[in-house]
Amino acid sequence: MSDVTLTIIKPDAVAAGATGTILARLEAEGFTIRGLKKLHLTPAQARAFYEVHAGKDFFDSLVAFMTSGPVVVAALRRENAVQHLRDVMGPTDATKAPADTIRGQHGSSIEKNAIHGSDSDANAALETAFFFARAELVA
Ligand code: 3AN
Repeated sequence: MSDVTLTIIKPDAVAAGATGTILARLEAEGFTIRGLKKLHLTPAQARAFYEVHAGKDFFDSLVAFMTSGPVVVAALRRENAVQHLRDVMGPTDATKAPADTIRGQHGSSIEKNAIHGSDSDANAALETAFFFARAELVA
């Protein structure tokens, strides 16, 4: 099991001024930050990142949302990183997320759900490489 994962603080949470609160929660959960950057995704970048969802009915809306404002991307390290991040995020649909999860606290719908987390070790590696060069990552 790998100990790294990739998170994106999505445009809704960044616009709400929740970046610091969410990063503080992740650090309190034991994650260390290997790399961190703020960027405004282009439509081509968002389509490429969510390629697995291409063709689904929500794809165009998802790309529009993810390019609607800046995001903050962080490469994270922790034991059992992928599963722990997903537990802390809560379910995809923020309206069903427990109040003590990041989506429960900062998300508002299945689309505007505040945060992304890799869903497997393989995708964590791919997603980290999507955003960070090796020289931009600490350990
Ligand atoms: P998660 O982010 O929980 O891993 P995925 O990978 O299934 O969820 O979906 C990627 C993103 O696509 C979600 N974070 C959400 O923003 C959006 N999404 C997923 N399912 C739907 C849906 N049924 N309607 C609208 N947006 C969706």
